[in-house]
Amino acid sequence: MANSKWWQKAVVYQVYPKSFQDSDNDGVGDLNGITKRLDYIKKLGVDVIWLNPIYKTSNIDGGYDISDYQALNPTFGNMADFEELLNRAHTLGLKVMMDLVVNHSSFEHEWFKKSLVKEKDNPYRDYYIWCDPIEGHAPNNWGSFFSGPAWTYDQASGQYYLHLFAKEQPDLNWDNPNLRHSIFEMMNWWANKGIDGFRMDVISLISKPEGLSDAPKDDNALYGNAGDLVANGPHVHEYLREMNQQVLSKYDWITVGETAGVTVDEALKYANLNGSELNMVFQFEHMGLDGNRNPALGKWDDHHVSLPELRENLVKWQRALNKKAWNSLYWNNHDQPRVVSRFGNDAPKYRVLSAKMLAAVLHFMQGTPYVYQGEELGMTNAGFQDLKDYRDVESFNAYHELVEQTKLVDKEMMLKYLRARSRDNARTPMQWNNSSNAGFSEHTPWIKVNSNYKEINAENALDDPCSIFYFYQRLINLRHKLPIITEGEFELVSGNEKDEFVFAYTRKLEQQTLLVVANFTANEVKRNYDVPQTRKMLIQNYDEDKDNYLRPYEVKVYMY
Ligand code: ISL
Repeated sequence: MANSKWWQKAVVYQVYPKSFQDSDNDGVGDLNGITKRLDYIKKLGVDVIWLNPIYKTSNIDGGYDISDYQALNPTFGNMADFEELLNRAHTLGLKVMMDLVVNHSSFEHEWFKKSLVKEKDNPYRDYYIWCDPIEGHAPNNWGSFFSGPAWTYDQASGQYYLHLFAKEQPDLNWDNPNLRHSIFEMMNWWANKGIDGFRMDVISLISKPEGLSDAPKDDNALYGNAGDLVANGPHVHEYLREMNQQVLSKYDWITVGETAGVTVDEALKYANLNGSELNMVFQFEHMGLDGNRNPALGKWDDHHVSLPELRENLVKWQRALNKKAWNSLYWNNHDQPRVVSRFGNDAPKYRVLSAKMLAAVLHFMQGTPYVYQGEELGMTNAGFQDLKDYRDVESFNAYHELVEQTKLVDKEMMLKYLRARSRDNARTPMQWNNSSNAGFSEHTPWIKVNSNYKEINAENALDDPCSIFYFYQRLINLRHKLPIITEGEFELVSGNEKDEFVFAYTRKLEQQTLLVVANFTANEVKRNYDVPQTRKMLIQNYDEDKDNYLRPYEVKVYMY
């Protein structure tokens, strides 16, 4: 580890362009808006910006339905705007990671339009996954991740095409070498523009299982759940090694695979330190603990995860990848509810304390931390009361299926589930100040601003030395300064395994130890961790140290 790679010491800031900053007042964020706010991002101290998709899109799924990989969404700006953003970021010492969405394209992509023609010599037909009907039905029982079937029938050619997500997002056929070649060419084209890496959307799903057999189906569900069947398919590592040879190995990039369904054994392959595939993966296990209790409802739930469950999972990943592969660390992204509302406490009394506690717990673990826009302000879930406030295709489809079709959930309960789990919780506009629309836009935003923006906003945070923003800034500076945070061995404090209140772990490097003690509850508790008198307090979220007493959501980090 003495030779840590730059991306192992880095912190990434995720920008969801649609909701970050609107510069032309059409109610939608854009590239010039991001450029205008680069100084803010730089001030936080991060090293890399990850931009969610900014490409030309059919706009069904927040830009994850790309109709041209080498053109930009005109609502966000043009190529000159992008180049300006990239240059300005580089001048400030910030790298830019792009989103690569190649499990599927949009149905409006040229490749799919050409693919629709079923002729023997049409090279594009095989860019997608077409199958004959079986006894007049879809080729198998798979459901889409966004509700409904994963197959759509094409009248003209008499075949079905596969789409694991919306029907406007047909899956690409990675078994076709020409398709792989086209994708690698496109990636090299972006490399020539000077970008610094890719976050790869659902890259664990690109190799489909042979035979495409039926998936397990819950009695109450309309379709089979293909999640486990399609994740980590038979050729996924072969295709990523090929991508690595053709593209990634040529550049000093940061690469992270979004790997739905990844296990630790699979992660050891995707993110192996030998560099044959990707730098790191996003695993999802800790994001699934508070849902998925009822297979027919999937993620829709408002259950609260217990600390022992959460800790067990985080610790498992810290241990399993140690010295072999690399973790990414995240609480939030554009698909997840806000962490302070989910694992912390967003009541006014505890919001700041618990946001800082969660930040410290994450940032002292081993891996590359990701901060999602607004997390550094302690932004909370949206709190929408009405279905019409939502914008997300997954939320609408789930409502339609569970409330109207299967009637497994009543309307009020589903609205409660959406308030807890909808992806729109992460997508409300960035809260910059207390002016109208939170300083995001002078036009009505594409999605409602959270009503708490007058209190929770960047301007207030920057004026307050005790803000969550400055706490994140300090965590990031500490990571840059202290090799132990990147390299130190992770250990759970002995006896902490079953503690329902406190998470306590150490990091050790040579003679140095870091001890992180975090109270995950609003209770006051007493714990004795036998810390030497010579200790130094590295960071804490209360003014003074009360030794064995831990106050609500208290976190403290000692070094000795
Ligand atoms: O969001 C989820 C659960 O609510 C996940 O199942 C999510 O769909 C999955 O992690 C894949 O996400 C990625 O690909 C999707 C896109 O909608 C997401 O925004 C993206 O992060 C399809 O491209």
